[in-house]
Amino acid sequence: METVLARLTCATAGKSGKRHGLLTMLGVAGMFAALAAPAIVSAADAPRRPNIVIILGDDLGYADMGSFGGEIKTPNLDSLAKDGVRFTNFYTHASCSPTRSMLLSGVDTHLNGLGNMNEWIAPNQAGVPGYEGNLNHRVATLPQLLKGAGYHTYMAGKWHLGKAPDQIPAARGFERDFSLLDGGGSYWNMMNITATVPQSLYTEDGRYLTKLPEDYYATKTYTDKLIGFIDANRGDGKPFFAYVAHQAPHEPFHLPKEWRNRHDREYDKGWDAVRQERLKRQVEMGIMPAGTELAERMWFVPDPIVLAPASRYILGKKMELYAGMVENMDHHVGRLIEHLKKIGEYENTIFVVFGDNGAEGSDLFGMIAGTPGSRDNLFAAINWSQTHPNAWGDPESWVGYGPMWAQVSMTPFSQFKGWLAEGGIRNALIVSGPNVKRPAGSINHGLMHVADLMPTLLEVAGTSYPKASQPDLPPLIGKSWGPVLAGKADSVRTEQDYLAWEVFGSRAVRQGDWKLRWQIKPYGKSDWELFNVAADPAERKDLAAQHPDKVKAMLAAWESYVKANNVILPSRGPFDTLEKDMPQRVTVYPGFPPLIYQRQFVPPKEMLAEPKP
Ligand SMILES: [Ca+2]
Repeated sequence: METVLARLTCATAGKSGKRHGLLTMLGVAGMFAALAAPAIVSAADAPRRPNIVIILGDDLGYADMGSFGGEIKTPNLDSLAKDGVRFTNFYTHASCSPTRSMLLSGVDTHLNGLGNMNEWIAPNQAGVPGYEGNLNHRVATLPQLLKGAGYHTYMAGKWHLGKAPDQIPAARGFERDFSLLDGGGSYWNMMNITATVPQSLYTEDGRYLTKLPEDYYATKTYTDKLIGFIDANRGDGKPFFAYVAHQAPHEPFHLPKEWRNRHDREYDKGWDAVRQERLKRQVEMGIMPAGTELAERMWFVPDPIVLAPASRYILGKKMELYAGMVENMDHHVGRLIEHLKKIGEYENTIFVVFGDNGAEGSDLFGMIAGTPGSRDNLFAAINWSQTHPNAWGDPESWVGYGPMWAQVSMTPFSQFKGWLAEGGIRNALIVSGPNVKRPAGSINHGLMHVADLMPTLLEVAGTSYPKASQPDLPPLIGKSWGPVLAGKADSVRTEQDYLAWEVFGSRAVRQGDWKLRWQIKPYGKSDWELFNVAADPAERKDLAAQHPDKVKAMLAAWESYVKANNVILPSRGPFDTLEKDMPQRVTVYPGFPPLIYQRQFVPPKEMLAEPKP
């Protein structure tokens, strides 16, 4: 049944869309159905274009879902992986709004308005087109184009692409929405983090909310709203596009009590042990090749074996809370899936699931609340005062899990959100639904990018990017996944095609198996480094000195990227003072200092004896 429907849908997607549009325009659909009902296939029975559901996890890590090696229980997300395909070489950007801007426009960040995050625009970028800090009006958006192609367009969740009336979801193509406009905040109420922005802004169907619904909890309410949108137009014959941009599992880890203690003491073993277990499962599943090494533990994170048990317990509780966040999100994804099954839409729905950037390893609260004595810091101290571990998850508590657990979430990669190491930009991707013709539950290693979604989904909807009729539109940087999803190709990219990124002054290029990367000291070398990420996904070995020709060739790709997209490196960045303020790297000698690493001496058994009388 699924296969037949899938084939029909694929073969007639373009045609049926046009036909349906024409019938609706002439107003004869009902008449046709009534007249033809007894013998001929009615308009209502004609193959429809698939619905599209994008499920975005905010700061969700590569290795968190069970289907990517996590011990976190995500049966519903895993069921999509089981029905569909997992992609292991999928890239987003290093932070929220840049990724979201490319997802919804298909255009590079430096042209679409997110050349830098709104929160960090540098003096030399201010006022330059492409660096507006919101999704600018030179781009056409995915929901606009899908709406034009006859889709209903719904959004629930975090927007983070502009707050002014002409920048909100309703102004950018969403027919229905329930949206958090800010980059983060409470899951329970409208509390935000700083004195400058004390309240989060929400919109519902294009109106700014004065208060939140009764019994509001972000993940639950977003799901309820979205199901409501789908039901309101159910049965009118139009497919829908639903963008579910969950706030979970972004900090602060706000979670209903019953979800908080589901991995009791499981994380006391420490971050290195959990990373090893996740990598082992990834290799067994075929997510990572045999022989993959873990990235080095961030040099300022301690080896958990040197910590006292109480410290490990309390740090483990943070990871337990995070795991609960992911499990709760999975539960609500399951509610959406069940609902679509109940109303008969599941089989005809494409699901796209991924995290928007690497897991959060920075001290976000500290970065935002700022210096003690400042107005923002005072605001944070007053309004985020629940610090007792038993209250973690409640309103007014702020818990993040730190670089040690962020690295666990990004197993086996190096670093985390905010950086262009693989731990900042590589994400787990699941695609399932009628257009996927690859074996159910299979894994693909082709090079993919978040900006590919625009051409892919326009193709699914039987439409295309209107560059010919609107020549001023900026070019799409992605490639349609059509051939890969259809099983006709293993990658949409050749060895010559490249991807490139810049944010906060960090730079990277990926081409074939290679990656060229520039990051400020001590996160990088303040110079270009070269990695073979196919053989060394954890970016442990800088090969720049051994392959100068490769560096040169990839630098040429970087230069052409800069030119094509007007990349302006920031004159000031959030990480400017890192070299001075971060703990410096030191050579790590295994087993040093000896006293900490020495274990109890156990004598040979045959030499044991009872005391003599
Ligand atoms: Ca994010």
